[in-house]
Amino acid sequence: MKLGHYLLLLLCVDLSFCKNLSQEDLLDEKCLQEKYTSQSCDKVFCHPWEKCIDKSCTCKLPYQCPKTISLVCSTTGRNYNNYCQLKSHECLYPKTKFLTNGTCSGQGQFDLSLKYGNSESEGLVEVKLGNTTAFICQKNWSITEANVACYYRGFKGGAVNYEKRFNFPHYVDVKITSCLEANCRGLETTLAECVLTKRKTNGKNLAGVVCHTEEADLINDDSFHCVNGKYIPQEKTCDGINDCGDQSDELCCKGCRKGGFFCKSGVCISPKYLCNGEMDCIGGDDEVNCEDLGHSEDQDLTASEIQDTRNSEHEIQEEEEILSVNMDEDRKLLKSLLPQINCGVRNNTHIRRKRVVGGKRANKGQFPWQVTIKEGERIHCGGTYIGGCWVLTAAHCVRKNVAHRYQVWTGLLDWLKINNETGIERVNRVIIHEDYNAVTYQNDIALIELKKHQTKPTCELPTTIPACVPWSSYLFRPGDKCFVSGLGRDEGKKNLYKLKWGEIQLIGNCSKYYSTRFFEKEMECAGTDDGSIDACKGDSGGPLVCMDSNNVAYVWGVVSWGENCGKPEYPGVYTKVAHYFDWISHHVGRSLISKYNV
Ligand code: 4AZ
Repeated sequence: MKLGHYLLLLLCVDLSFCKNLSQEDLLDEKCLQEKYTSQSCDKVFCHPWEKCIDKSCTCKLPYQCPKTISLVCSTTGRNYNNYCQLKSHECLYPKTKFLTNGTCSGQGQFDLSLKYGNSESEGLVEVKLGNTTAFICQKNWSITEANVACYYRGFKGGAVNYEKRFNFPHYVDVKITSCLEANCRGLETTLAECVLTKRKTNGKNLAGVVCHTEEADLINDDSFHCVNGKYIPQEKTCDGINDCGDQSDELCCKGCRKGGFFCKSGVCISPKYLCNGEMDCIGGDDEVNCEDLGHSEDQDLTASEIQDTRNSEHEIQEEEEILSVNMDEDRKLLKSLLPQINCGVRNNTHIRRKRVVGGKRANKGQFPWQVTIKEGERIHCGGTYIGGCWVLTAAHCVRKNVAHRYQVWTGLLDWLKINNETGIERVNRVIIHEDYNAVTYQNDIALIELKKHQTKPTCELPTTIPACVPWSSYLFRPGDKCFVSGLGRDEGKKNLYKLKWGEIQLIGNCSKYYSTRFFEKEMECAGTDDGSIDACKGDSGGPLVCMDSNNVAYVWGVVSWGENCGKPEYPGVYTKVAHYFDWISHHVGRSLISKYNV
């Protein structure tokens, strides 16, 4: 029975063959309880005019935007230096909306009304754009564009129906010859931000919409309840289309229906966003293996065929007139201008995918974030350099009042062969998690602040590269391959004091091994099926790193505890670092460890 379900899900992801899956199969109930929306930075990236604070995308202040100058004009008649600054202003004061690119000229205006419906919440979509008043064409009109129209009219749940037809009443005698085709990304708050293209029409194929109101909700036993209160048919969840309007129907998926692309983080996105140069999945899985997809559509055509298609494109363009600008391109450009910290990328070494207890000797530069903590003459524990003057380790490795007794050694591969790449740092301060429990090993996490060098204001550590700190517990999941490293003990107590590493898997459902001693939100288990590779005494405090789709290393775990070493029935237990992102950033500063969403 269980296996059958599992197979169906696999089919679902791989062959997009899941029409007959019910809610239990596709949706993750536990995840749904968290009420994630498009504002949840655990699941999605924030806009460039937002930053991630306490797991939620929050408005930036305009001065926190990039400083580029590319003037835009708002509906309040004010000019802004760039689109980000306007959008951050809108985020704080929603009455301000985008109007046009360039300076405000006085005659520019935008409005959107719903015409000829039975209530204020439905009708044909008419827009006023500068001196033009026109209906929106049915061509390309989808839930994405319909949601934007409804947001503009103040319906927070977006649209419930974008296919309903509305007719002109008999007393209206107008001959419609053109309409505006709208193309939106779905993140806009006004159709003025979408690409609007003037098209010829006979007046029959015009877009209509029914916006979300409580009365318009079609509820039945099987409806999916969106976080914003809207109900949608179950079949519209996990299909890569934002039917809820707040994306809550796409964020807690175990697989995707036909047409959706499955991000490992449990999010379904539209395949339109694959290989478009922008990361949509938080782990970047939509932007890998792109060689044979997207971008290169021209490749199969001969040169003359390309010329032909270009000519015909040109001909069509003469018939149509693009009346707006592509603000989605501006948004992408702004995103690329945001600061990104340098972490988790090694200098041209690679890990040989072969096979602590078990494991291999590490080469120079292979684990450049690995540090060794010494107390007196003893190698005491491992640690992970995370940038600035900061090292992450286990609480059970350090004591608060003896900072002066510790040394942090960097670049150490062999305790018996110290070379000139080995750095020795002194410790300024030790911060132990305030809820660390030495009996249960809950919150077994601590930070070590290194002493700055006398002459320099920073802690420059030669040959040491920080590992990234994971901001979301959805970046990796059971089954993912990760690496543990340390100078600890192995089974025969050979190779003591040499840096070794091993590839291990994240293990789900670890309560089955440790029952009540395992706390799922705060701890992570990892190991191999046969237990042959494991952390052991002396490795404590050291890193378990996992690589995202772009091969960027995240410190996913801190070696914490385990029953024995190298026994398959007792996997190693790690402090789950993602759970402590806010705690870490509170102490070291958000900008030091926020890879994105700053
Ligand atoms: C230790 O004693 C220890 N096999 C660390 C990790 C594990 C067991 C013991 C996991 O520091």
